[in-house]
Amino acid sequence: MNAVKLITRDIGKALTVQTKVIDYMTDFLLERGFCWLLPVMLSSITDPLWPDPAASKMIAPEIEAYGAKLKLMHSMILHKQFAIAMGLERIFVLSPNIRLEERDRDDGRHAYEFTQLDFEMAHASMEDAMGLIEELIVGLFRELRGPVWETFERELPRVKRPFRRFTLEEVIEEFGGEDEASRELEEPFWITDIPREFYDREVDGRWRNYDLYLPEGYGEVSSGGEREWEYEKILGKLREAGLSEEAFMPYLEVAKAGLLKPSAGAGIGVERLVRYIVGAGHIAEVQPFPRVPGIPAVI
Ligand code: ASN
Repeated sequence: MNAVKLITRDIGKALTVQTKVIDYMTDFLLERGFCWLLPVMLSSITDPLWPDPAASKMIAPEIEAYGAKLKLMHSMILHKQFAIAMGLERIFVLSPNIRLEERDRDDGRHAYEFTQLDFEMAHASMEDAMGLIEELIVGLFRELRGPVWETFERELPRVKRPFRRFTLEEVIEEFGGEDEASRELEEPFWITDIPREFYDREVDGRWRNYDLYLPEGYGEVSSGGEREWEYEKILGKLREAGLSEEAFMPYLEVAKAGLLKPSAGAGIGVERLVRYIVGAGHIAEVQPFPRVPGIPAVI
């Protein structure tokens, strides 16, 4: 699509919904005492996104600055832990993430630049974080049901808490996989206990993490977990994943100084959520400046 076609597309209605979604979500968190941080886009460290069954192996792009190399953010997970270590109790940030996915990840859901509403709560459990997200989704759908029907003739489900929960193992056994479950189920549901990055907490071989999936095949919209905070455990998991300790030095220093705290949080993909709400076939339809894996941005 060329620049003129992009500019003359009819994207206004989707962006009006996006405005409502962001307004609702930020108000929801502010009312619950969250502190709104501004995003970090460059850092010496970022989320490795590895190992993760839901991600392809990616290297964060770097830029040269002041004689050092700084990475573009995959996600602000490590910075969320730092903010909690600074003594903040509940934080959120609308975080722009760059993830240079391969062309074959163009499944309508992946974009190589997107924004997640990323939150973290000190001393919280997975129940706390899942409960918060459920409350947010129930309220948001209730609020948007009318306007979405009027504009898009699309009916959002009347969702009730608690959402159904499956472990990853159960989902594979019962449906064959996450995407199959997303196509079969008619309401948002949770997948828990997902073996992945070192920062998600693992207790007795079970992972205390959780992803929220949307129905109708829209797939994963939120990903989160309780966090590791103990240095030895973090170091062990990092080594096991084959990640370089060097690449996480400042994080390991903070962990070694005993400054990390137990916390839990998650990120909610803003464009993915909007895509589902308006019923768009492809995430590019809700991005004014589409970032489709494998296709360099036109503007
Ligand atoms: N935001 C996610 C979390 O809080 C991490 C991610 O985006 N990879 O766990």
